[in-house]
Amino acid sequence: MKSYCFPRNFIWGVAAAAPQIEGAAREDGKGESIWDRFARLPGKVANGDTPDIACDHYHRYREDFALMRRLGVKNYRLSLAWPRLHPDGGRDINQKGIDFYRRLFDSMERNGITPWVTFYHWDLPQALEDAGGWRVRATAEAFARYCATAARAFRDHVRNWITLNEIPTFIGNGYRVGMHAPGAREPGRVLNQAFHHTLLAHGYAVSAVREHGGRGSRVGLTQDLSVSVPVTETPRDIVAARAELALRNEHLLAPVFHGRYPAGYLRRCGKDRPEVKAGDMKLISQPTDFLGLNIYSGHFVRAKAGRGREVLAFPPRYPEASFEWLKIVPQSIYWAIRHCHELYHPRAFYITENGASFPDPPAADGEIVDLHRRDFVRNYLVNVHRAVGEGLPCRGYFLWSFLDNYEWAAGYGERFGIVHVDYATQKRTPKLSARWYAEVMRRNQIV
Ligand code: PNW
Repeated sequence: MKSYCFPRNFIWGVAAAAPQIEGAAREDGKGESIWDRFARLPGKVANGDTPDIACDHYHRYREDFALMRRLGVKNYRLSLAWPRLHPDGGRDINQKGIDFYRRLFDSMERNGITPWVTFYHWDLPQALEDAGGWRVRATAEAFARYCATAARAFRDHVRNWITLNEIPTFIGNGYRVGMHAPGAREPGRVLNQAFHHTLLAHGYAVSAVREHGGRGSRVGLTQDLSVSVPVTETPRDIVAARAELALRNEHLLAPVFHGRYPAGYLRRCGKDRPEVKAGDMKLISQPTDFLGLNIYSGHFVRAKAGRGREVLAFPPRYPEASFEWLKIVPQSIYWAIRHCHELYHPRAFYITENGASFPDPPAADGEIVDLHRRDFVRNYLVNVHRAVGEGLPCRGYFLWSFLDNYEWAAGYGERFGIVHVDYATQKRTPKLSARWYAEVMRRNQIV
């Protein structure tokens, strides 16, 4: 029997995001984004790196898609730059932005690559931030107009839509701790309201796809869950881990899947609870076609003797990738799917991101032997295979990322790509992990 085979229609892909690869930050009428601004504040981004040029994908997409084709990539998750289509976030549409993405989709089509498109991967138009950003409801309404523009403009090119990427990450990092754009530190009340506006934005995006998208369009949210893994796979630890995951993520998932904020969340908010208008929850909880999960890590949970549970701290020297938060927990990808399936029953799951950054210096002959990345991805994939094998509705996997790229506050120093980018020359070199992943995709099997 052949081991580790996937179902015939399993989706294999790679992922990226506009502000991390496109560059051309001021070209062809693109407006300023909060990352264009934030990267210029002293001390905010490692090395003072900006997204100005990044991988210059804006000018090199043909070459990049040709390389994808050579590696056998059939699905590519990308994001649209909102400020390319609506430069100041208002009603004005930048036709050159639309033309660019049409050329890009045409090129993908010629290379046999299916697009999976995220509306929002963190590059808010700066003009909207100046008017209050996600703190104000008007931003969700501007987002509704942008999504309608995009769904209409690309209805003949795009069937698979993702509304927003990782709401808790960009709200937490951008508005709570100030580590990401726009670099704010807001009190709880403002944060909860901003969070509510992003959920509204999700709802508006779903409506835009349903109303303006082409035939057979599908849409879902992509989330980075905080993933609780049972230390021992006994019923007690499994129940404890699921309860922990439920508690950590309910404020996000209950509105989307059940149409309400959980009572416990509202209680914890106290007087800082968000203002919810009539109809909001109906908009937010419209049926979606899938839930996207970005899975990098997790934490271990066990049931306590008697009752209750505990989350275990990681001991010193527990394996991690280049980021301290990137503890290597391959089972997290299985448990995210399983707990989430049991709690919310989304119609389908896609792993919309998984991957790791490691220092991978070229060897003398120029080859990049990134065995740690290959091993990281392989161990996580074994756990995707387990989920699929148990009948959980996980339909696809996107590796983060295709190219080394602009890793937000860490700048260009952190490399997540399976393809190395030499930023001085923009030369692309597939790493060993790319050759290996190409074989996985080709055989539809972990090799
Ligand atoms: C994701 N965490 O963000 C983003 O969607 C990508 O744009 C990014 O490049 C990638 O992960 C790698 O960082 C995350 O702290 C950032 O757990 C932080 C966390 C998770 C995801």
